[in-house]
Amino acid sequence: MAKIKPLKIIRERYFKFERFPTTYCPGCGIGNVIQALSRAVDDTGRPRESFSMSVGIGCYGNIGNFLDFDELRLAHGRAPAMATGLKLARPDLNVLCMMGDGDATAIGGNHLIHAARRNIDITAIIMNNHTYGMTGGQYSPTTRLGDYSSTAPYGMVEPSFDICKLVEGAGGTFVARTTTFRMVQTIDIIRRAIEHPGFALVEIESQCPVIYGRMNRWGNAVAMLKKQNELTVTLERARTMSSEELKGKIVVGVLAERIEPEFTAEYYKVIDRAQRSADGA
Ligand SMILES: Cc1ncc(C[n+]2csc(CCOP(=O)(O)OP(=O)(O)O)c2C)c(N)n1
Ligand code: SF4
Ligand SMILES: [Mg+2]
Repeated sequence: MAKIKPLKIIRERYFKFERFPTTYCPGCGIGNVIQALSRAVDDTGRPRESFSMSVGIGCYGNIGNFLDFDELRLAHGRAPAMATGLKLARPDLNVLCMMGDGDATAIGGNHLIHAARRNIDITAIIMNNHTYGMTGGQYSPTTRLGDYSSTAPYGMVEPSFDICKLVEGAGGTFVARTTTFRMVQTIDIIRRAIEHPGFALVEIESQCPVIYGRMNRWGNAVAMLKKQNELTVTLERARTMSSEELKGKIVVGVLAERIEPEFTAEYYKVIDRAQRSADGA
């Protein structure tokens, strides 16, 4: 695990500091992700210019206002589709695909699972605050059973998606979960995801204290982080627990990691074959 660098270095290299303070609510988990992502990029040792972000719409989607990466900002849910096109056109880039839980698992669910199925070398980061933060706290496919939202005033009745299981089942070859409480682990996992040669998913359990937290009477951001930490179980510990004991827990760590043929490389082989056949070779 790399040493935590002074904030001044990270700020100078990656932040659009003239735009600070951010427009996020006090204590919003997206601030933690801004810092973890820039530190992880720095830890890869790859130049900032080699990174490009594909970003949809949601509170999280404003990260490009504060982070100094080339960015494609797209319609809600379309970040994996554009990330796929970008990686195919420019395989030399490190493509970061930033999503919210609503974005990634509702309107963009199809794009997410097909990017995972293709095992294209992009790093997908989902900030899971379990709600549509930007549009007023409606429930999303990751809202937990019984939680309150503006569209579930008597409690959520639908079971929620397990994003990591969904992506692993679809074919993602690096799948990890972490939380905004566990900053050191988050930095390390994002770096590993960037370095993984295939589709990598990092789900970051994040807090929305001002809408979701307030609707559920969970207190301020500190109280939410404490609650998040109480629910967190490491993968090693989870292996010793029953499924009953694991209900409602947040299992963190690298849940799947394997090497499979990568889509961009395979696609370029096809282009090469087609060109040679057209040339009569
Ligand atoms: C095509 C389209 N459908 C719906 C919307 C409205 N919309 C904007 S943000 C959002 C939800 C965002 O939730 P999430 O992706 O979880 O991000 P968060 O705000 O929680 O960070 C919705 C439904 C939109 N902008 N475009
Ligand atoms: S509404 Fe929630 S997710 Fe959006 S900025 Fe505020 S705290 Fe963050
Ligand atoms: Mg959300």
